[in-house]
Amino acid sequence: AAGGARVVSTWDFGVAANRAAWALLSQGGKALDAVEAGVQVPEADLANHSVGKGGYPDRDGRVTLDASIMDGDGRCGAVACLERIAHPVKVARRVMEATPHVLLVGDGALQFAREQGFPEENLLTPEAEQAWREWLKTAKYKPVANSENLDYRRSLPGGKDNHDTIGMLALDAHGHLAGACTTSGMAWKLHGRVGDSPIIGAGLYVDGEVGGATSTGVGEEVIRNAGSFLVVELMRQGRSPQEACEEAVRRIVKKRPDGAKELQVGFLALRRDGAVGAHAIQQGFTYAVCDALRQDRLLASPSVY
Ligand code: SD4
Repeated sequence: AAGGARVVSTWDFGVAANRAAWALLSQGGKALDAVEAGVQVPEADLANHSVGKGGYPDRDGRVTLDASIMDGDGRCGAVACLERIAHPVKVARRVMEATPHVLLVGDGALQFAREQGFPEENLLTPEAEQAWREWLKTAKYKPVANSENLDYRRSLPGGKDNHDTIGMLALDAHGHLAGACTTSGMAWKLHGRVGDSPIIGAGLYVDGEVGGATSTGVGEEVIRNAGSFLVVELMRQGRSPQEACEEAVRRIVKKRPDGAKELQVGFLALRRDGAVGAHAIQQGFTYAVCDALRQDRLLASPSVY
């Protein structure tokens, strides 16, 4: 039933997330259902401080979540700066299917989630609250995202055990594509800050004619360059997923006077024929690939530095 199905996702936690997606894909399930199920694994993981419940809050101590979902037909939905709902990706899908809109934000997103019957809860865990109180002592904000590279990670604010956004792309046995992306964003951000993850074309883009792309890292840089849309368009013009991700990364590096030496951004792409590619600014970006042949592959992305 799995056919040529395949699912890919960002970072080490992508391995477990892919498994949840694979449970559906291997039974002939739809790519859209698979990505929605897959990214809920890190959303629910309290030890993970950058996705869903347990995520680090903004500077006011509020956990605000961003998520998006898209399929190969151009249908998409997203929520930004959503509080008190543990699975923002499910709300994003509901926006896509139950409203004429694409993106709901803040109080409006919460109101919609409530009306749709999503349970409300406090997303700030004692551990995340403690990290925030620790951060408040210096209250320095440096907008750098984390990476799996330990030395790099240790130099980041509150980032020593952090992981990044999950972006997931799936191709199902029927040849359909879908993607999802979900995050608590940058720790200690300004209240109201929205990253790339819920912005269609920035943190996520899928086109059934070509393929899909997703990103992780400093969202501002990805938004500025319409990153995931760029990756998909480059693939449309004939670049491989690998080459397309590299070009999108180099675009970011080139625009920064400092060469983006202190920033991490990583792109991951899945072409409609199943080919996969990734590229990042810094070393240490990992991604997980799962298909009928092997379920638990974790690969290291090439990088500029
Ligand atoms: C953002 N891309 O909100 C996300 C952050 C991330 O913490 O990848 N990790 O900018």
